[in-house]
Amino acid sequence: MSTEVRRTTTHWGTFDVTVRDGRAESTAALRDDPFAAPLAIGLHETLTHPLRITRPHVRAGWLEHGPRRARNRRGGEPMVEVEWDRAYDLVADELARVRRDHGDEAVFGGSYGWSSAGRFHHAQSQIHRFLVGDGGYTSSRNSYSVGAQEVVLPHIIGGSGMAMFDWNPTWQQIAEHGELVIAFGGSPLKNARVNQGGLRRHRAAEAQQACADAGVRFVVVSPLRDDLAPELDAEWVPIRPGTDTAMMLAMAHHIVRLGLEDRDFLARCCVGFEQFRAYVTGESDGLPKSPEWAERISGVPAAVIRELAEASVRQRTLISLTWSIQRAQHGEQPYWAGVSLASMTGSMGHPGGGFAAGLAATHGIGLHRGSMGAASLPQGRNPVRTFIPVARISDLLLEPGATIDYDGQRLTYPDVRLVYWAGGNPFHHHQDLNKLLRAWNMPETVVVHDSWWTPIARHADIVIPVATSLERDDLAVGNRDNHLLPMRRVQDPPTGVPTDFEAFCAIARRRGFEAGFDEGLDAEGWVRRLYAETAARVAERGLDLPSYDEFMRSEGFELPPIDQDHDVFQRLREDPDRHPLSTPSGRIEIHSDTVAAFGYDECPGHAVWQEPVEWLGAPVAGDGTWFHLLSHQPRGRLHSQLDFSGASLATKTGGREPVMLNVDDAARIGVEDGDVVRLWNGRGACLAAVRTTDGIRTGVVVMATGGWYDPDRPGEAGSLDLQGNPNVLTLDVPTSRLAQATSAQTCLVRIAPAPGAPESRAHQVPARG
Ligand SMILES: Nc1nc2c(c(=O)[nH]1)N[C@H]1C(S)=C(S)[C@@H](COP(=O)(O)OP(=O)(O)OC[C@H]3O[C@@H](n4cnc5c(=O)[nH]c(N)nc54)[C@H](O)[C@@H]3O)O[C@H]1N2
Ligand SMILES: Nc1nc2c(c(=O)[nH]1)N[C@H]1C(S)=C(S)[C@@H](COP(=O)(O)OP(=O)(O)OC[C@H]3O[C@@H](n4cnc5c(=O)[nH]c(N)nc54)[C@H](O)[C@@H]3O)O[C@H]1N2
Ligand SMILES: [Mo]
Repeated sequence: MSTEVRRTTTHWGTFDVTVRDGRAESTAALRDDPFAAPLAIGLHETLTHPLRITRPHVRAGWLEHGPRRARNRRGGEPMVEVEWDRAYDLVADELARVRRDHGDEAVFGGSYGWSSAGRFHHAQSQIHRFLVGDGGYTSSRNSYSVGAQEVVLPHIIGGSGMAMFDWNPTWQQIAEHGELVIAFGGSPLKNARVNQGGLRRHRAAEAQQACADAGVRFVVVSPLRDDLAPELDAEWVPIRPGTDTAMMLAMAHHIVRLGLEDRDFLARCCVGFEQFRAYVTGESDGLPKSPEWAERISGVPAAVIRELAEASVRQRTLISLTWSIQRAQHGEQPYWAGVSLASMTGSMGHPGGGFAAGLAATHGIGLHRGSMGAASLPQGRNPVRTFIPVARISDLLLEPGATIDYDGQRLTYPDVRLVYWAGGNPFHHHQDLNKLLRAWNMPETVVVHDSWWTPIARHADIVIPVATSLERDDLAVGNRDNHLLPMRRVQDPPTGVPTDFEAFCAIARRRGFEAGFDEGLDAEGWVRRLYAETAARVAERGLDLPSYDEFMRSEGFELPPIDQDHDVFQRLREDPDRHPLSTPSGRIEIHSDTVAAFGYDECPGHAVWQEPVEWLGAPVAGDGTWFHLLSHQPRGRLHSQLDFSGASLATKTGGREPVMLNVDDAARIGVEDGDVVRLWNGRGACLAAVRTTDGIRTGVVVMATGGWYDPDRPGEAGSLDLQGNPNVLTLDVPTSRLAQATSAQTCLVRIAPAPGAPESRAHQVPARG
């Protein structure tokens, strides 16, 4: 008998797994990281769970009839086990057929998703490198996370769409210099539990606490009180969802009325304030955006708006927005309004103040700035130029040949015949799953790599099972986490199950480009190569890393950050001519001539308030039977990953996702804690378990994302979802023509008790032929 502890890293923390005779036996969070403990529960058990896929499978109808669009009933037919060679042959032959008959752009390889941590085995990098080697693919752009911000902010403040990751003030700067944080959507610590690429130790809670201890005043403007940790003693402003823009415009209105805007900064460092001012005062459209006007829209008392506006010009103030706010129709607007408001307060360009986006949305944001410069798997250059904004997947599949606007461009959807996905789950991430299901039946073939019978694996034609991240050796470097961490293989994958890399090698061999794909190296050779490249880069910054073998036995290393200037707005304030932004004017564009020239009514040249299609102020909501549904990130898991694990199950009630409801609303519709309810609207219906609280605005309900899609009639659009997946209810409209981003948070639902509802079957193994 041999027992050994192996350290590995996931997107949600670093863990020690005890291995006995080659089998993982228990998982422990590191002693110095109590925040990781709830996420460690049952991690090792997922490796041998009955939901694990250990043999390739093909959908029965596809196996019988081949790729025939009219016969598609994905998700509704048994999956039939096939031999490994047969599965690889089928994938290789399909790639060849589709490329020959329909061209390379008929292969959709966007494959959006978080995959697992690891520089080499990262599934997105693997599939993109593979598809580039095979002739290219139609890709996707931007993200579900920050799709609107990524497109609009470059017009306003310049930089890449991700610039705010590094231009945000750090918690440390806020503690040292900040006085007031107005946090729209808060900065929920549940989200700082995860970090793309991994993290060494959870430190966001202590960093936030240091701000409170230093006397920083926190205000959480959100329908949900706990979007800021109770320990911060924040004041709670329970705003109606989707109305933050109106509140910010009214703060701007009040500041202008008092004549307290930072005229010096607006004149030297911004352009377009005059147009914005004329809109805010009502000079340009006859409608003053007064605090009373905003109260009617947002439900926030005018007196509160006035007080916050006055405080924001008297103190070092940070206008801080969550990413969730831009995942809504007109999601570009709160970001534009936020930058415009911050530019008026006098705090923009001073440490600890100004504008922030997504502080603690993932763990590293607010703790570190800049890249650690670790090597990653090269993907090569995709010869196919066609792409979609990522959240247009259903429209792409439903409307080949249709044309859409996007950020001043016209895009035409190609005719996609083959969809290839590894490391993401659209039956988790996309909105309006009933529409997605109809769209998903359009391509001739869908190939998926996954390790478990996840919702996407159930909706594939060819499933290639792959090793999990705990069954591979790799290196981890988290996003804005300054550590290089070993990811040690905890146990071997089930017999015959390849890594994504090995599966792609097998298919590349059949397609005749294996040498170009693997460059003659096996996985260990590649990981050693990436380690050597990383070590060389790090050595330039003064840290000598040990040999690879020593490193893999070590606890990891803290890396010196790349020396970069992140205080871009401070430089701008000092001297805008010497330190211009990369906008057309070099200044903050409170009005953008570029965006105005695109001519999108729903996204004009400066921030505006426009009503979304679904919100609590909509005429239909007036009858009191509609609730605004917010679907936020789950605290006990990462998206849909490992929904069946102990960590995720611990957050459910009776095997269903909870829906948070105000105590008064619960009494009004006659339900209590633990009751099963049905949520529905014109797009779909799901069940959920009631969890009441006084910490949520009345009329608003919140359900976490990521409960596995669990249709009562698999394969049929319009099924009742039995476990509680909010995406059967959310709507698939773009934020605007500018960003074409997801608008998951724009959603009205009705709710009624559902006694005697059927049990969830989400975690049962699907039918096999
Ligand atoms: N309603 C609503 N919907 C939302 C959101 C919301 O706020 N509201 N948020 C959106 C956001 S911000 C995001 S980022 C998306 C997230 O959406 P995704 O990133 O697509 O979600 P995940 O559940 O992380 O999907 C990862 C999948 O990859 C598999 N996987 C993990 N590691 C590997 C690997 O190494 N190889 C392979 N082949 N597979 C692997 C997992 O088993 C899982 O099926 O969801 C979006 N959807
Ligand atoms: N534990 C855990 N953490 C995660 C993830 C996960 O799956 N699990 N996913 C990660 C990913 S991919 C991302 S992109 C980030 C997302 O980070 P965010 O987008 O910030 O996260 P959410 O949890 O969707 O939303 C945060 C809060 O915003 C509030 N909110 C929603 N709509 C509105 C609104 O209109 N106005 C106001 N004022 N508030 C609103 C909700 O109450 C919600 O709790 O989280 C990351 N962190
Ligand atoms: Mo995200």
